[in-house]
Amino acid sequence: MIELDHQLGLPVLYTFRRCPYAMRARLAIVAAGLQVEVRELVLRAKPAHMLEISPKGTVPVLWLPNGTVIDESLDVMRWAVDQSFPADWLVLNAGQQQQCDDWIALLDGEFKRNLDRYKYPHRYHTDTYTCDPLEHRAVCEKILTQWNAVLEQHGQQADTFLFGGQPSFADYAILPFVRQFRIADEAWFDAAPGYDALKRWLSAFLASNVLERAMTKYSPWQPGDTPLTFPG
Ligand SMILES: N[C@@H](CCC(=O)N[C@@H](CS)C(=O)NCC(=O)O)C(=O)O
Repeated sequence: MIELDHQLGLPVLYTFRRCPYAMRARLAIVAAGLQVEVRELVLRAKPAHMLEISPKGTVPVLWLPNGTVIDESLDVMRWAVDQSFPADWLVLNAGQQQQCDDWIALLDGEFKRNLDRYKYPHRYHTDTYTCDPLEHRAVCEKILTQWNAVLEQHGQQADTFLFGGQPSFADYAILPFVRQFRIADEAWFDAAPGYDALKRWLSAFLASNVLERAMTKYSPWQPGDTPLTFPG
């Protein structure tokens, strides 16, 4: 019989390396110093077991040894920081928490909606509508301009985050999507004027040890494989 259970006694994380939602979950797991059993997948062939425990079929999915399933990326982040609050992260006060929630709502809503249309306009064309990627890039830019202004207020240092000198939940929830925005047209982004603070923030993240560890490559998991731990 194929063993699907928690063989290592660790939570099991179904994940897809390039997915920004899964990425934010892995970043929080790394930052919190936790270990999970990792099951990498490809989106076109999701493991039956993942769909059984989370029929909506999105990653990340975290399956705890007690059977609890956490299948929203922000909830996985919250779970991770509840287990062990990352030593270098800022503890948000009530006002900062509200700001963090508002930014993440803007990101997961308007920003993501427009990012998808900027990256994959062909998916949104219809017989009567031609999706213009640049229109959607402009909406994302308005939001990025706000974050650039916030970062600008904290000064010119390379290690500046949304709430100042320490990273927080907000930075790690948002940065995987800013990374995606850049990847959509790197030459344009790198040459675009007016995003100096945002570029410093993104560059520091791209060069960070936490991202490197969160992006470790795993082959897609299959039932019966020897269990692997993340971070490796
Ligand atoms: N609200 C979910 C969204 C997760 C999500 O949409 N993940 C994408 C990958 S980036 C996915 O799994 N899509 C399913 C598919 O493409 O089949 C979360 O925050 O976890």
